[in-house]
Amino acid sequence: MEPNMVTPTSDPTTILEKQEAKIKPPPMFEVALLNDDYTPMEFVVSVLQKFFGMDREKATQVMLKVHREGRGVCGIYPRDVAASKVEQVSGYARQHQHPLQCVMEEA
Ligand code: TYC
Repeated sequence: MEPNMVTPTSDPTTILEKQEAKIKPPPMFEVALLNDDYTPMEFVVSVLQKFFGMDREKATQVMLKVHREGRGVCGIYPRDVAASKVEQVSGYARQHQHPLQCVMEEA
């Protein structure tokens, strides 16, 4: 049955419960930064503040995690928001001629 088909009943709470059980949440995507040898640490910190709303301390922690471990998660979003973050960050890095890579992956 279509997810929005209404079961014939006079009790609206019954209908809501049946829909809740069937509608699954949207797929979510991690947006991550990858390490490289050239992008300045300060630029990465500024990206995390500008595009992911982090304060300076959190941004520095995430930047250092990427620097040490090769990859770090910046946030988890629905597909369209994640894709927009990747495009914005990649464009900004390109504009500033840094090789910083930003990627998304289903969480
Ligand atoms: N490894 C870079 C350096 O030593 C810093 C860096 C951190 C680059 C995180 C990219 O996503 C990155 N300047």
